[in-house]
Amino acid sequence: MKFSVLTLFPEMFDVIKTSIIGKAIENKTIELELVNIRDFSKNKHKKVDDTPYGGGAGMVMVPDVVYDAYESVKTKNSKVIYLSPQGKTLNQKKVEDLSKENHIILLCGHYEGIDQRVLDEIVDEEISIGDYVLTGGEIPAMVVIDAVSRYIPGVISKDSINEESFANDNLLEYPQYTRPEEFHNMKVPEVLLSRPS
Ligand code: 4H6
Repeated sequence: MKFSVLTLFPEMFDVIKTSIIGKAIENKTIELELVNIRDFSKNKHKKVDDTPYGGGAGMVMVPDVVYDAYESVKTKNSKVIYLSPQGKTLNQKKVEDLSKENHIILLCGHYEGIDQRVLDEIVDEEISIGDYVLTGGEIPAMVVIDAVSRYIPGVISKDSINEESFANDNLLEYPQYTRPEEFHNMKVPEVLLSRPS
């Protein structure tokens, strides 16, 4: 699985290069390509936004710069996902479906969003990670990368995929315990002590 991220803040993704996802990137189980949208600005000041037609607060990302960033990474089998508060809310079923893709392009918006015309042309799916507003699409993009990567063979053990997922019968996990048998006067439930750890 290859993820390409179109973002104004590629450094934010340093965070996801640590831990389990970082290991999966290092051993080439998954690939993470970071593209700085600003690199595609032809403006002498590297401007990527402009004021909205019709007025209103804030700025809108201009279409041509976003399109050129997209063109630099797209292949015949790329799926483009736009992370936005208006998108369809992500769930475990959607995550599992996305893990069957070959190349996912994650488009991260900033300011008040991106010019609708380039979205209409390149976006396959608009996804939200929940009903709240963030300053940018980067954290939602990282959520998608983390959740989808768990389904890629070799990222985590196969047992863990279904064990920790809500996909199966919508069952929540049981509470978990490890050593010691007693902590602050609280004991591990007796029924678990006879089982192998
Ligand atoms: C696209 C359009 C995703 C992206 C507008 C993104 C929450 C989620 C953004 C905006 C996001 C989510 C910019 C509108 C800041 C509000 C970035 N917020 N916004 N729930 N913000 O997945 O102002």
